[in-house]
Amino acid sequence: MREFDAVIFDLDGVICYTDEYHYQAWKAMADSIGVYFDREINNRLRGVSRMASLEIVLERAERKFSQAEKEVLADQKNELYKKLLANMSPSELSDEVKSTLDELRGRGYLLAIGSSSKNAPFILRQIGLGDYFDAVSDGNNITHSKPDPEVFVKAAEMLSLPAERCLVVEDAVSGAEAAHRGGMQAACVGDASRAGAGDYNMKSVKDLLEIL
Ligand code: B16
Ligand code: MG
Repeated sequence: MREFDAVIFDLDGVICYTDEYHYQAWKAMADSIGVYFDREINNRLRGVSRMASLEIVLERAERKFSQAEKEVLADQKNELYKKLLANMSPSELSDEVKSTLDELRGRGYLLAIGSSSKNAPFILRQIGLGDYFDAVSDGNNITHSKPDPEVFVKAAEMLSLPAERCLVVEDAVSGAEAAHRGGMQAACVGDASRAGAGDYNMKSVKDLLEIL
């Protein structure tokens, strides 16, 4: 009998790469209030929710911001970010990722998304995967962001599967931790793979075909 029935994919950093758009939008917002921001700080925002990301950006601010001001700043960033996402197209989905997804589906695995992003449905439509997944659990249906396991636990529930039958694919250390706290194994790429955070630490997404 095989070990898993489903694969739950993180979106940003696994299926597609919106880091650069996050960077540009946070940078413009930070510049507008005179706060220093660079790519190293941007790297710390991977897998982190929007409001928690804002707290990290504001660590360099010289004054405190009220909750109402923070909400305005988060909205400002998100409006800029959505303008950048509007230019995304299916060409931003790599052949490697698409063929890996198709092969796993052909082998009978259920496929889901587990993303912290509230923009996940929009991003999926932009890259041509709007109706592709069996379940989409994202920033819109959770109250706690990674490393809390909620987003993956909800994805498994949507698939009507116990946690241990789902393999999570992640690029963020916080995402691998979320998978483990939810009782799931994690197959990692990128940062999380380099940190050895996964049960499987892969060079790229297509290595899933050797694991599954
Ligand atoms: P939004 P993931 C995460 O997506 C991003 O990695 C992270 O940088 C972002 O802050 C978070 O989504 C929230 O995104 O502002 O669009 O709701 O990696 O969990 O797919
Ligand atoms: Mg990610």
